[in-house]
Amino acid sequence: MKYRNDIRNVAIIAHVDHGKTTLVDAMLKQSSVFRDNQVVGELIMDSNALEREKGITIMAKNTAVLYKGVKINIIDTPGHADFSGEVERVISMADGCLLLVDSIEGPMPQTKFVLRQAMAKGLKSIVVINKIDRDDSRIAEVVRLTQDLFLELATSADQLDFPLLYASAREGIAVAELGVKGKDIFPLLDCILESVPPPQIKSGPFQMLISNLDYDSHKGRISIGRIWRGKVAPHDSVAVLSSDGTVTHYEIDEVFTYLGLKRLKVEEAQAGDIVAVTGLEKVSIGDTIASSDLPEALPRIEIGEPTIEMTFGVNTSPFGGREGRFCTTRQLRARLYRELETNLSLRVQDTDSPDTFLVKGRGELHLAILIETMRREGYEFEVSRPEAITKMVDGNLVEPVEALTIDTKGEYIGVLTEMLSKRQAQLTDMRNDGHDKIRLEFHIPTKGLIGFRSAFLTATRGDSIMNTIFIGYEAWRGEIVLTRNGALVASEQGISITYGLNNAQERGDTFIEPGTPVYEGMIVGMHTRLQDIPVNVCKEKKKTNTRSSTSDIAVKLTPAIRFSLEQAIDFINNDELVEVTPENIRLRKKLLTHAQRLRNIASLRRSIKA
Ligand SMILES: Nc1nc2c(ncn2[C@@H]2O[C@H](COP(=O)(O)OP(=O)(O)OP(=O)(O)O)[C@@H](O)[C@H]2O)c(=O)[nH]1
Ligand SMILES: [Mg+2]
Repeated sequence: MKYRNDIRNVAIIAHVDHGKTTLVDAMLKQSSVFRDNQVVGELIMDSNALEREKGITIMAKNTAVLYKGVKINIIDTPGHADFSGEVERVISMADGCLLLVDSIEGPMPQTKFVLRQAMAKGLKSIVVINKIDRDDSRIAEVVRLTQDLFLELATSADQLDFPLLYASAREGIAVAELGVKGKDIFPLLDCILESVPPPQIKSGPFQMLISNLDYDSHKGRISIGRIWRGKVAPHDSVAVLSSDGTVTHYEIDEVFTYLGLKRLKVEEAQAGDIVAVTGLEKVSIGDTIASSDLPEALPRIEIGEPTIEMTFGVNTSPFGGREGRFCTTRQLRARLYRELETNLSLRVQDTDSPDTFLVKGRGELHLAILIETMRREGYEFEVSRPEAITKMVDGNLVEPVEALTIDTKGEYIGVLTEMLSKRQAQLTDMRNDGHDKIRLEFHIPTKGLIGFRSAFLTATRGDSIMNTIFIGYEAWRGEIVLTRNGALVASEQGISITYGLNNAQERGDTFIEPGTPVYEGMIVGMHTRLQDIPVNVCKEKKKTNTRSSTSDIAVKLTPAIRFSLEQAIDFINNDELVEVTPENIRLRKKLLTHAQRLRNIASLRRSIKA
């Protein structure tokens, strides 16, 4: 077997926020892929607008650096469990991985998930203990916990033999030994050259697996992936082998390789490299591109199943179609199905109702990011409360269950365990580091997590961190009965005014400011009690000829509670919807009039009695 010594392919994997993208910054900046005077900033690979706003990586991406004459192809991956599908999608392009572990947090649930993925694919691991500049780091203990994790997951002895480095990605340094003063990231790059196996070259006709897709308005669709066999050049004739077995023939237009943030046009690329090719129109991630002489398919990418679902429908509110550029069933449907081409862990299904689609994802954030992306593109639609996806296995109903890890303080243990027991969670572990930092671990059905995050943040005053990871399907534990306070529901269409809102505030908290257009059935606040009540927020004070008192001049409203998209999705009940437009996020009852809702309650009561 022959190897290519001029290339290494590494994926960077870790739990969320452990510093992957910051480490890529350091590698890019120090390996001189930028001009000296070029301003490049931070978290360079988080190039998507939502990634920059949220400070998290959402999509896996490729880059490359040149070091000592070797091109290191780097794949940055997201660490949030909802985007695990991205890791599954790209990990097979690599021969090795950098497993980052935060020197304070230590190995977290997602650290385990991604390491298991890497081991299953036979990647050589390099462990990087990151953030060693932090005063509160506990390096020795984190190393021990990481070794325990390898012992738990390894299936062969050589997997236990991994290089270990210490880094401050933020300062751009890595060292092989503690106590040595670091100056640069080069010890890590040297370690990659030494430990990550160079890619094997299989000779024979061209074969590559598409791991990513991009689009360029001039070049059209761009297919990205690793070449497993042979070589490729412009004008080669190739076959695309898709999941349904169809074979389509194309001519390759252009071939690119990576360097820094650029794609370089090349005359030829060979097995072992990660490339982008144009000229192929109908392709999906997971398809194989092969020489037309020998069109053989590579194994498809395996992606975990979605765990939650919600409906996306055409906006049926009285304000429907006012604010969006794309509002019709046809546009919504086309957009959702198009998302499937790149968002591999997503599923979309038609429903009995022609203007509603069932969308399934790996978690609330996974779906919320899709909703936010579509809204920014100009789509207008309505979404339902997310629900866990149940299924029948051997005649038994099963539901997804997740491991929930909470890092908190002693004072919140009581309230958290009480909230969680109502959500059918079981405490599986509790550790105290002796300085009032507590880690709680629970097993909880996914349905119990829906709507939990907002309640959690409120209960712990934003002082605690929670992480979840899917662990498997277990027997259905029965319905969870959670009672949210009722809604304050607008009883009339119009514009909200201070007087009406002030009256509403006697009944609860309000969600809108004066001057907001409302319609009958729109949720404008939360009642202090359990049942919904209609409120007229557009109501004006009765005009009298005499000014009775000074009180009507200076009504002071409490500022409205403003929900983010994720909070809005967390808040709604099954009989409610979130209306999403490029300009607004509104909450509404499914049934808009008070009379309809009363009739519905009456018929529900009758059906329960029967
Ligand atoms: N003190 C310190 N902070 C760091 C270091 N590396 C990263 N950070 C900070 O940790 C936070 C998360 O860093 P990212 O690089 O975005 O983490 P990530 O692993 O890419 O996160 P996801 O892609 O969302 O999973 C940022 O605020 C970084 O500035 C480090 O070595 N030391
Ligand atoms: Mg990142």
